[in-house]
Amino acid sequence: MVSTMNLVLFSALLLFSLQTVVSVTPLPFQHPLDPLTKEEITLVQTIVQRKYPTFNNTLSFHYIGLDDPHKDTILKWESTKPTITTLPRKAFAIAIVNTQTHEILIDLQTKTILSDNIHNGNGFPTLSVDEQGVAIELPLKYGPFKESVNKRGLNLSEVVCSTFTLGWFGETQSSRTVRVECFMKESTPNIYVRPISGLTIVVDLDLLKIVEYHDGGIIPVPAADNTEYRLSQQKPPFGPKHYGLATHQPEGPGFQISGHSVSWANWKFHIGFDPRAGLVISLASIYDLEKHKSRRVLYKGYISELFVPYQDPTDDFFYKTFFDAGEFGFGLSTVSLVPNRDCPSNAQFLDVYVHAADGTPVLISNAICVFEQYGSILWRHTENGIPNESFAEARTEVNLVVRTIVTVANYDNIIDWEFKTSGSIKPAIALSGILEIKGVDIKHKNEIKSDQHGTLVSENSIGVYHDHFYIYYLDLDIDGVYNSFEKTSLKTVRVTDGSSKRKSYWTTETETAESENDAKITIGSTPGELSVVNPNKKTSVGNDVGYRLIPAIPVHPLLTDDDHTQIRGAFTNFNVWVTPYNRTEKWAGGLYVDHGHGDDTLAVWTKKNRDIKNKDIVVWHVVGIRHVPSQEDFPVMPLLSTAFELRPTNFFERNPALKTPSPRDVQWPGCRS
Ligand SMILES: *[C@@H]1O[C@H](CO)[C@@H](O)[C@H](O)[C@H]1NC(C)=O
Ligand SMILES: *[C@@H]1O[C@H](CO)[C@@H](O)[C@H](O)[C@H]1NC(C)=O
Ligand SMILES: *[C@@H]1O[C@H](CO)[C@@H](O)[C@H](O)[C@H]1NC(C)=O
Ligand SMILES: *[C@@H]1O[C@H](CO)[C@@H](O)[C@H](O)[C@H]1NC(C)=O
Ligand SMILES: [Cu+2]
Repeated sequence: MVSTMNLVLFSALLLFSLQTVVSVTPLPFQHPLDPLTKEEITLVQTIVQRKYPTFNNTLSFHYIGLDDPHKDTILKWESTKPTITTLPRKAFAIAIVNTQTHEILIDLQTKTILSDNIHNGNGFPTLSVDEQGVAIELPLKYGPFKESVNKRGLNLSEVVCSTFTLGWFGETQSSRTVRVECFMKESTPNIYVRPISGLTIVVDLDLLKIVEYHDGGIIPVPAADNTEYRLSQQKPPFGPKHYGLATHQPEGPGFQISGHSVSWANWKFHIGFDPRAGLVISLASIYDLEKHKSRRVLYKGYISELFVPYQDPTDDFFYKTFFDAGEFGFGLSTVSLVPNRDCPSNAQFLDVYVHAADGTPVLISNAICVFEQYGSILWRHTENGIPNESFAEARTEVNLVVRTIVTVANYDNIIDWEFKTSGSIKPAIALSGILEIKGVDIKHKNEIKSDQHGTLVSENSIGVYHDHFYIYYLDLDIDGVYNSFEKTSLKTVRVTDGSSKRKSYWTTETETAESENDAKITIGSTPGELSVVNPNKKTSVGNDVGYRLIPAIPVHPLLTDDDHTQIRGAFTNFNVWVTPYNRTEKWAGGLYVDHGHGDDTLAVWTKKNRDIKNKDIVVWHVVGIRHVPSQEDFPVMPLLSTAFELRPTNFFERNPALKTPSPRDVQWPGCRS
């Protein structure tokens, strides 16, 4: 028996070469939600450059993505399956042209610009990778910085720098500036744990020059000892030891990918990709064996923003209040997956294209992987109650996972969407990578005299306190577009009339949210269940068909409401929000987050308190990881994860996995069962 769970000892590492590294088959046709192709990105570049020739304009692209066809158009297309040529294909670009931010909508079929508006509000677009590349070189050629490096006795050739967005602290005007921090790469590639602390370097990204510089005094750079994490550079002893572990699929994978459409077991869905959101899951439907049809669950889901506020108010750290999707781009920061490490040997991979600042397409190979994995037990029962006829019925759970990894500087975010035959979708997040370290002149905890705003994880190294708040956009369409949000509270009832020997019990009370204010949920304040139901569809016994949100462990913000950082990150004020579907409300922290004022957030939109009952609704779920660093997070941290579940609740007439057989048993050489 193959089991990944009980660590059966295999005598050798068995890997089967079922993996297809690039498996995108030629498209029979383009799905209307397919990400922009290499050719389409080039076309956007050409069309925009035609209007703003680069010989007399400065032009940089900060977003080039698909402008989805309208939802009703997609739904109509899906139900009638006409040819793709009848559907519009548009791209949306955000470009800075001569310091003005333009929002440009392009028709890719007629090759024309449909609209070109200038953004006059607060905040700036996502930074380009290219301008950050220029910014990090600037200190190395800057006299005062070289002096600071010399003064510290450091070798300039061993210095590398990185860009950090500056946030907003109440100023009315700001320019497109970033802080640049520098690190020592001498004797270790683990640069983030070796900051040259005490320097303030501000770069203007439009001017591409240092506009502010300050040396606050020498703080020792933490030593390189014990910061190496590459196995090739480690010295014995090694361990704990692993034995072989394999997934064997002699008949090939149980899923099919056609273009970007996936079908597996009872699920089908589409995999999209956006330079800002990264992975996008759309049109997820589950086949109902009894109703003989596919039923929609999720129209679209993705991570809308990731807010990472650090909790150190001192000069070196106060500004570290990052919005990784809006400022750096989850798609732009997606990395190539390492076969057999990031994804198992039975995974298939998809490539994607993003764009460079000049609009040139940039390939990210193996950006997404799809694989089946052993989960746990799908369901089971041992029947001991029938005399002389006891038996056990147990089914193996196999799940399908779609995975990407977004590495924004020091942190790696492992993003999974797991699909289960029992009808659940389980999105999960795991963090790995390197802590953000503050250099200090402290070698032992007993030298700490004041709050250091973090944990001393190694000599001279404080791992600063922070949170990671992800917010998921979940446009659920439970068996149809019109849904309601229900809150079921669990209430204690006291027995006072002597009718029972019990003094108390609990029961449920369900309330349908009428408007947005009814659906701002702080999880944990009262016991309850949250679900999205289709009030227009009922099971045969009369329940509304629905899906429950089993939330992640709730994390509540601890900053004050008047803190500028919290105003920008106000989408964390509640764990769950529900809004009526609105095409333009995509980014929970606002469209322009860099230096943004928090005037275009989910918290602002919902002030209208719009109706959400029996409407096309979107659920927003905040998934947080609070991070008080520990020594084990150093020099590289093991995965820290959290997940939530969308689980059918009276959606099916009965257990939809009742007739799901277990996978075929496989005998392995060297494995005793
Ligand atoms: C750039 O040149 C084009 C064509 O010569 C002209 O129409 C346009 O006004 C110029 N733009 C600027 C900003 O100078
Ligand atoms: C500085 O670093 C460079 C590049 O690693 C090296 O070649 C050089 O010898 C170093 N200089 C000193 C003084 O250590
Ligand atoms: C169960 O099996 C035992 C032993 O074979 C037998 O004595 C007993 O009568 C059986 N009980 C029933 C309910 O069949
Ligand atoms: C959609 O959202 C935008 C931004 O919140 C808002 O300006 C617009 O009025 C909304 N449209 C509708 C139809 O509610
Ligand atoms: Cu962290």
